[in-house]
Amino acid sequence: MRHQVCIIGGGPSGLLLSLLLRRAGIDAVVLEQRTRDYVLARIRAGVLEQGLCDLLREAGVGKRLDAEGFVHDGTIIAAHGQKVHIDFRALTGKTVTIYGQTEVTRDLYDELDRTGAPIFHEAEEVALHDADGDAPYVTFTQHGRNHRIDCDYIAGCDGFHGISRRTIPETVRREYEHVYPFGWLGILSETRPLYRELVYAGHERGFALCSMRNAHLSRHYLQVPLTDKPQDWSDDAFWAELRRRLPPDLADTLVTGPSVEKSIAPLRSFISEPMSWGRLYLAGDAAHIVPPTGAKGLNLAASDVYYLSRAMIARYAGDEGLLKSYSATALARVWKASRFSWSMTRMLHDFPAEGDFLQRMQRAEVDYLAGSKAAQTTLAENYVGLPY
Ligand code: FAS
Ligand code: PHB
Repeated sequence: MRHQVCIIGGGPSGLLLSLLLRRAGIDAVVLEQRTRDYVLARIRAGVLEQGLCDLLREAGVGKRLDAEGFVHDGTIIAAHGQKVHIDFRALTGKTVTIYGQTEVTRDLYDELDRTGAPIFHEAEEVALHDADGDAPYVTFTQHGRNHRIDCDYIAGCDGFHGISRRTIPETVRREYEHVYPFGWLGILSETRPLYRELVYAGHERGFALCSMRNAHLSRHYLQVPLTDKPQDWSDDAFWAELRRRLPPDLADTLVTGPSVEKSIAPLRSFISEPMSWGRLYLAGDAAHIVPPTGAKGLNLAASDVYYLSRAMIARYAGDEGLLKSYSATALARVWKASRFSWSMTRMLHDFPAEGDFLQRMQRAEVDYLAGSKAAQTTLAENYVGLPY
C-alpha cells in the first residue's frame, strides 16, 4: 500500500490531522492499535480553547460542538480563603468551550468515516522504517496479516506510550520531565454541575476541581497520593472529601450521586525535543505531556496539528519551509503552555514534602491574583489559549 502520509495513532491528534489533510486533497491513512470502542471509552479532557474549536469547524466537525458545547466566560479559583472569578471574556475578549474529548473523538471518527478515510484499528506491532531517509515506510500486523505502507511522511500521533517518539534515536532526543508526587482521582456522575463555570479549589488537604460535561453530567477531581487506587475511594468518601476542599457556600450546593466512572491519572510535565526527525513528525502527547490543571493537553495537540497540517499542505504545494520550522514553531507554544500548567499546579496543590514556605508562597500568589487585574489577565490569556 502507498499513502502520502501515514499517521500513527487514532486519538484526537491523529484523527484531526487526517481530516485536515484529506480536506486539502492529501491522502492520509491512520493506524490505531486499539478498537474504536476502546478509544471512545476513554474519559479525558473537557475544556476546548477557541483555537481548537475553530480548527474543528475548519475540519467540518463543529456542528455538534456548536449545538452541545457550553461556552464559559470565566472560572473560579478558590484557595487560601480567597474566591476569585477570572473573567476571561472581560479580560481577553475570548472564552473556552466545555465539550468532552470523547465527543470530539467521536465527531472526528464519524466525519472520517463519511469521507471514506482509511483507518486501521487493532493495528499491532507498528514499526517505523527509514524515517530519516527519503523513502520511509511503516509495517504492522492486523488480525494476523502483515502489512506495509510506503509513504512520503510519517506523523507520530500515538501518545506518550507510543512507538513514534522512541523511533527517534536517544542521541538525537533531549527529554525534560517533572513527575508530580500525587495523582488526580476523577469521577463522572450524572448530577447537576456544582456551578455554572469550573471551580478550581486549593486547600491544605489538597486540590479539587469541579467540572462538567453537560447540565446533567459532572466531572470532579481530587488530588490523591500516588499510592491510592480508585477502589480505595467509595462514592461517599469522594463526595465528603470534595465538600471539605470547597468553600463552604459552594460545598453546601453540591449535588451528589453515584459515580459512572472512577479513575486515577498520574501528573507529569514532559517535553521531548525535537518534534521532528527526517520524515517523522510528532504531534500531541507523543511529544509532550502537561498536568491537566491548566486544561492544556488536548489543546496543545490541536496547535501541533494546526502547524503540522499547514506545513504538509504547503509542502505538497511546493514549499518545504514550514515543515523545516515545524518543530521549533510547535515547541515555542508547548513550552509556554507547559509553564502555565506547571504554575497552576504549583499554586493549587498540596506539596507536603515542601513545607511551610511553599504554602506561604501559594497564599501570597492567590492573594496577589485576588487583588491584581494584571495577574488575572495573565491567568486568563493563558487559560483561553495563547495565539497559534
Ligand atoms: P492520545 O493518547 O489521546 O492518542 C494516542 C492514540 O495512539 C491512542 O488511541 C493509542 O491507542 C494509539 N497508539 C499508541 N501507541 C500506538 C502504536 N504503537 N500503534 C498504533 N496506535 C498507537 N487533557 C486535558 O486537557 N484535560 C484533562 O482533563 C485531561 N485528562 C487526561 C487524563 C488521562 C488519563 C490522560 C492519559 C490524558 C489526559 N489529558 C487531559 C490529556 C489528553 O487529553 C491528551 O492531551 C490527548 O489525549 C492528546 O491526544 P493525542 O495526542 O491524540 O494522544
Ligand atoms: C475536565 O473537565 O476533565 C477538566 C477540566 C479542566 C481541567 C482539567 C480537566 O483543567
